[in-house]
Amino acid sequence: TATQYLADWRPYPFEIDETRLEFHLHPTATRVLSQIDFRRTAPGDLVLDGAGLRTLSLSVDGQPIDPALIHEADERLTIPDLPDRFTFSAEVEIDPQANTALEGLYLSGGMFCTQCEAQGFRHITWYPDRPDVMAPFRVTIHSDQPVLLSNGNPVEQAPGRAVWVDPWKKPAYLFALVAGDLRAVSDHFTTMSGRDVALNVWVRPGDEGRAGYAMESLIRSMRWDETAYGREYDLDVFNIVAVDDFNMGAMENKGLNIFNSKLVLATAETATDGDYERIEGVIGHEYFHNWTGNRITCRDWFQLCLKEGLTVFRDQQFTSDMRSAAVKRIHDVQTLRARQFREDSGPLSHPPRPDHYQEINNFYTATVYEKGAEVIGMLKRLVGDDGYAKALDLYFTRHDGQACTIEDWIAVFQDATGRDLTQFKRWYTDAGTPRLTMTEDWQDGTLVLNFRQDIAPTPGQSEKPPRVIPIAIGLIGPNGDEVLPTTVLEMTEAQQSFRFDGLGARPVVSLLRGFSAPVTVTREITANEQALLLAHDSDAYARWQAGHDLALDELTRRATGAAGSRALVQALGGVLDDAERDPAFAALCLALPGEEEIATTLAARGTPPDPDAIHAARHALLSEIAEAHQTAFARLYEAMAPQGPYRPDAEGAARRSLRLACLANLSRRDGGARAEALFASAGNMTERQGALEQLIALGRDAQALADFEAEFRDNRLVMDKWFMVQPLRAAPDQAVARARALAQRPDFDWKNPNRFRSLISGLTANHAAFHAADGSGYDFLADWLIRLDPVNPQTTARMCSAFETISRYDATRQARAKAVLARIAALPGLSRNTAEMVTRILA
Ligand code: HT7
Ligand code: ZN
Repeated sequence: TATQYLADWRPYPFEIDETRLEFHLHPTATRVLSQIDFRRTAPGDLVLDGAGLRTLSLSVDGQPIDPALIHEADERLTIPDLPDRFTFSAEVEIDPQANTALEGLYLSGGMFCTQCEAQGFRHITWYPDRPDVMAPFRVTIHSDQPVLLSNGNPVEQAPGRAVWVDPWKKPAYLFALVAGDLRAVSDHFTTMSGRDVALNVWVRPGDEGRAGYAMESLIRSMRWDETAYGREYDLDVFNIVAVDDFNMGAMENKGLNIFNSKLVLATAETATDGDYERIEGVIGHEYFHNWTGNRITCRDWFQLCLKEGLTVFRDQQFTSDMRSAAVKRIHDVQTLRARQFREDSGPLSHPPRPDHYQEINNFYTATVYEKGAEVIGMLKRLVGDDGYAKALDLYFTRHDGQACTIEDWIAVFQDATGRDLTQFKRWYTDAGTPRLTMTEDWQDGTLVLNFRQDIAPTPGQSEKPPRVIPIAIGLIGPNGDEVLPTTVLEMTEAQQSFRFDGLGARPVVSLLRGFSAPVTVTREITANEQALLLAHDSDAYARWQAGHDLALDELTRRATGAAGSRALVQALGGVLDDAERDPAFAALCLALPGEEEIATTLAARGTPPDPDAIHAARHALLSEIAEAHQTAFARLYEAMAPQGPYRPDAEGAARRSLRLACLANLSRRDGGARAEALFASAGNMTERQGALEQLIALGRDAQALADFEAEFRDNRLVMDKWFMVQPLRAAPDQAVARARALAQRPDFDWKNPNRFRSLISGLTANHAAFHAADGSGYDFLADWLIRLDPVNPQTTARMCSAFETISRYDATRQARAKAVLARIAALPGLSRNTAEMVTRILA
C-alpha cells in the first residue's frame, strides 16, 4: 500500500465557491447529486476522490465527462484541460445499508447518519476529499424520515424535504447528514453578543429523559468558551444527535455534532460518575472544535494534532474549571501514562505530528490527542498565561477561515511573545518519551540538582537531540514546610545543573510539579522522603505521585520475588486519617498502580514482566492493606454513604469513589457481604457497578449478574457494562473462558462497535488473563479481529494495539503473540487499516 508523506503535500489548484448536494435517501440505493463551483488558482488537473460509488453521470458545465477517467484502483477521477471557472456535476448511487464500516453514509438502527472524518466523504460522492479544500455547502434532503438534518441553518423544511445552508467554509470531513425518527430535547443559548441559538439534542423516541445532562453540558461549554477564550457560536442552531453505531466517541461536524449514544444518554440509574464526567468533557470537546478545528482547520492530516491536541487541552481546562482541577490533572496523567507512554515505548511510537502514514485512521492516537495536549500545556508554562492568551487571540484573528499547520501554530506563539521556539518544535516532530534522571549534591546549605535527558530511539528516528523541558519543582523542608515554592527550571541541554543556595537543612525535592512535562523520571529517593512528600507536598499531583511511586516500588520489588516492606501500608494510614477532608485524593491514593503499569515499569528497568507474579504480588499487597486498615475502611465506608439524592457533581463523585475504594478493601475480608448489600440497595449505577465488580472478583456474582441482566436487558448501553466487567474483573484463569462464553450469546451483537469493544477490551484490560502463558488470550483476540476486519476495519485496526507491548514479555509469550499476528497478516483481503497496524507491530 502506498505510504503518504508530509513532504509530498502540494496546494490544490482550485478553490470552491459553493458545493450543492441533493440526497434522495434510500436504505440500499441512495442517490447523491452534486454540483461544485470550482475556480482555478493554479495550473493542474482536477483530481477528485471517490470510493465504492456507483457513478451514474459526470459532467462539467453540462458536458458529459468520460467515465474512463475514473481510476478505480486509486479511487480517483482526474479531469484535465479545464477552464478557470466551471461547475462539476455528478450523480452517484450508494448503499448505506451495506456500509458496516460506518464510514460515509450508513444506517444505524434504521437512522441514516454520516461519519466523514477523516476520509469518509469520498464514500458519498466525488470530491476533493482533503481538509485544505473548504467551501460553503447547500444541502437538500429528500426522504420520508420525519427528521432531516444537515450542517448550518435550516432554510426550508417540508414533509419529505429539507434544505440546509452552511455559510461557513468547511472541508468535506465536517459534512454531516442525519435522517430518522428522532425526538429533540431542546433549549436555547444567548451568545455574548446577544444572538439567540436554538439547541437540540436528538435521540430515539423514549430516550428523551436521558439527554438532559448532555444539554446542560452543552450550555456550560458554550458559556465557558466565551469566558475562557472569547469564542462565540456562529450559527442559529446547534444540533447534537445520538447514534448507537459509531466507531469513535463523537464528531464535531459543523453545527451538527454526531455522538456515540453512550456519550449522550445518562441517568443516575444507568450511568456512572465516570460516564457523566466523560459526557460533559466530550460534549465540550466537540463544541470547542467549532473554533479549533472547524473555523481554523488542518492543512493536511499530518497536522491532526493541531486541532486535536489543542481541543483536548481546551476540554481538559474546561473539566478542571467545572470539577476539581487536582483530580482532573491526576486523571489526565494516569491516562497519558497508560495509553501514550505505552504507545511511545513500542513499535507504534510516532511524533505528535507524524510525517508519513499508510492509513490516517490509524493515527487518531494517544500521541496525537493526549501528548498533543501536553505539548500545549508545556508551551503555556513556558510563555506564561498572558503569553498564551495573546498567542491564542492572534491565532484566531490571523487564521480564521484557513487550513493551517503546526508551523503556523508555533509562529503565532513566536510572534505574540517574541520567544524563539525552534527547539520547542521538536516536541511535535520527534517521537519518544524523554527519560529525565536527577541526582543531587548537597553541601553547606547549597543544593545542586543535576539533570540528564535521554530519549531511546523510535521507529525511523535514531537521532534524538535534546528538547526544552520545563521542570517545575518545589523544595520541602524536613518538617514538611515548603522552603521553595513552585519554580520552573528550563532545561535545554542534554545535561544541566541548577543550584539553590542558602538552605538551612537538606530539603526533599518535589519534582515535576503538576506533571510539567510528559517525561519519565528516575531519581534516588527513600521511602521516608516519599512519605514526607505524600504527607506535605503543597502540589496535589506531586503528593499523589509520591504515594504512587512508593506503591510502584513496593509492587515491582514484590513482583520480582523481593521481600515486602511496611512503608506503603503505613503511609496509607496517614492518607486514611485525612481522607474525609479530601475523599477524591484518598481514593486516588488507594487505587494502587495497575498490573499493566507494574509490567511497564519492570520492562523499562530491563526485567521481562511475569503477569502471574505481578497479579499475585498486587493481590497480596492489597490484602495486607485491607487487613491493616480494616477499622478505617469500615468507618469511612459508612461516613461516605449517600447524603441525599444522587448528583453527578465532583463532590458526590469524590465521596462515591472513596466509598467504593473502601468497599474493595472490606470485600477482601467480609466475603462480599457489603458488596451484595450495596448491589441490592444502590440507587445509582456508580455504586451498582462498583459492587458488581467486587462480586465478580470474588466469584460470587451469579445472582447479581442475573438480576442486572433482568433489569437492564433492553438497555444496550447498560448491557455493554455487563459484557465488559465480567472478563475485566474475573480471576485471570477464568476470564478467557468467560469471554468465550459471552461471545456465544445472541445479544453479543459484535457488529456494534460499543458491544464489541466492551467484551474484547474487558479481556485485554485484564492483564494477567490477556497475557495468559498458554496464549489463549492472544488467540481469542486474534479470532475476533479476523472476524471483524471485513466488517469494520477501523475498529479492528484500533484494537490491534493490544499487541503493541508484546516485545516486553518472555520468549514464549512473544512467540505466541507473533504467531497470531502472522496469522492475521496472512489473511487474503485484509484491510489496509489492520495490515498497517500488524506490520508495524511485527516490524
Ligand atoms: N475529530 C473526531 C475524530 C473522529 C473519527 C476519526 C476517524 C474515524 C471515526 C471518527 N469519529 C470521530 C472526534 C474528535 O476528536 O473530536
Ligand atoms: Zn477532537
